[in-house]
Amino acid sequence: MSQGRSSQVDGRSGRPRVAVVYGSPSDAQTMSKAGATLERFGVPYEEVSLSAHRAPRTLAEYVGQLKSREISVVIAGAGLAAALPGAIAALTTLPVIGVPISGGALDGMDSMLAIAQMPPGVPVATVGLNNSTNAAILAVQILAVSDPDLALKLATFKDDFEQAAAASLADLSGARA
Ligand code: RP5
Repeated sequence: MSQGRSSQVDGRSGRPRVAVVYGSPSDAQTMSKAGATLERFGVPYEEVSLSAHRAPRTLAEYVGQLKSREISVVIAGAGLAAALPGAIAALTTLPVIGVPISGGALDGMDSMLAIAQMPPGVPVATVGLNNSTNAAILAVQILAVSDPDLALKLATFKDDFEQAAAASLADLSGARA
């Protein structure tokens, strides 16, 4: 299953707007936070395990039909010599968000550089190591540019940070009084 498109394609609550792709089933746990975050915002997505190195032709075929299926953003996670996000970015004009995944002899330094150091003209928006949560939030932010309901959910989400910080500061001053 690690060598081809996964049979697990989850269009959750409607037509998927985001594709969450990762290089191996061994990446699934790290990438699951992307799905959980998209679900939190009510964004339908599909999830596919597909390796750029092991199944390049299948990857090209999969990426080639994303636009006609009205997918708007791709989140791509990979470890080691992480070609997947860059290979997808080379095959589409959709925005691609890359998630470097730790593991192997260099424990993620390799995948961080492979994903971030794209040549001019083929950008991949790279998030922190294993941070598929941020990849999903960035995907939601991209979708929210033309989706007022999502923009409102994002504003509330960010506001919650501010309120939690204010509440914890208030608790602290209460404890000091
Ligand atoms: C990468 O190699 C994958 O993204 C994964 O992080 C890593 C190891 O893959 P497996 O050997 O576990 O399939 O291509």
